[in-house]
Amino acid sequence: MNFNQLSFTLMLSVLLVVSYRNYARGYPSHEVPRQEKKHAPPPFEVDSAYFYIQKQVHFGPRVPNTHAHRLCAVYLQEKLTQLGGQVQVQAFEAKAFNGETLHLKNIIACFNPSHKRRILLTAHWDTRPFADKDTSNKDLPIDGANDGASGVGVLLEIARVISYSHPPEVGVDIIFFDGEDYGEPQDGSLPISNNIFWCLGAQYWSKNKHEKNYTAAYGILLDMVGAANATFYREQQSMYYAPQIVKKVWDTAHQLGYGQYFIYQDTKEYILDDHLFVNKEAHIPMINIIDHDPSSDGFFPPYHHTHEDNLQLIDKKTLGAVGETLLHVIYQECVSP
Ligand code: 1BN
Ligand code: ZN
Repeated sequence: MNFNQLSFTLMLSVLLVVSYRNYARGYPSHEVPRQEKKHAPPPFEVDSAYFYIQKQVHFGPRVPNTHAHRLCAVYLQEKLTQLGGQVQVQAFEAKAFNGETLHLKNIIACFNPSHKRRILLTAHWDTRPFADKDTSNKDLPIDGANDGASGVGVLLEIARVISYSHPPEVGVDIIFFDGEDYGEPQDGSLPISNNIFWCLGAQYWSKNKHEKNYTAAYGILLDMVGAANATFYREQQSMYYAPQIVKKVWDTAHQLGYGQYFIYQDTKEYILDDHLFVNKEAHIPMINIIDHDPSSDGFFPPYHHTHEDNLQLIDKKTLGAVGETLLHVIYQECVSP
């Protein structure tokens, strides 16, 4: 055997041993650990993000107090643990607009716990209990492939990447908030209430953080980040509380060629969403990346809170634009040059 043959045989054996080890550890093919060069952001795999969205949708609507909601909570907790996060589940109860007691869970995962400088990434994992903006089957819950599952899918893929590639030089915390979408129907069937029945998980966490003095340099909320041809405008409250983070994210997206999704224009209104409570109550500057239709009189594109919010709405190109942008933002955070 000459030198070339010997090195080829050696390389093949190493490859076989590594592949067998991953196979034996039970990693699905898209969750295989990878070695990457330090500092370069590792790739965001859109197929993997899509898989995580599909998985959530297949549980059925993740409406609080339902079986699908309970099963999905277990899946998210186990997945984040398997992806290397230090996971805590914050279980709590909250009163809904209709007087029902909701059993809710915020699911929290910490990556790179030794880093002092931290970034907080969030999405909501519950789905709307009714399709109040649809013209038919208004009383049935929506799939929430975009409004719910898309943000969680992108963040699970980010968790996979930072765990299985080289870690970023910053700590990353992921929170999947519950009870975001259990607000009163918006079809005028109930009087407007003074209580805020939306964003129940974010409201609870902002008053009861998982660590007493927890804080982060900044936060990014993902809500409805998977629809084909989504457009993310600079949301008003994000511009008020964290304009420098909006700039950082939008500039990064434009440098990567995602200017068609990240629009350099401010929304005319603010949107009530989880980031509001994190900004006001938890005092962490947080922005919201959320699909906005400026031609709509209700902020959102027509699929919002209808049965059109299903897997057919999801476009891997949009997931890639958001996921790759976020990974670049995270990996740009260097302590050493
Ligand atoms: C965003 C997506 N939201 C719910 N699903 C927040 C919201 C709150 C939207 C109140 C409209 C009204
Ligand atoms: Zn919603």
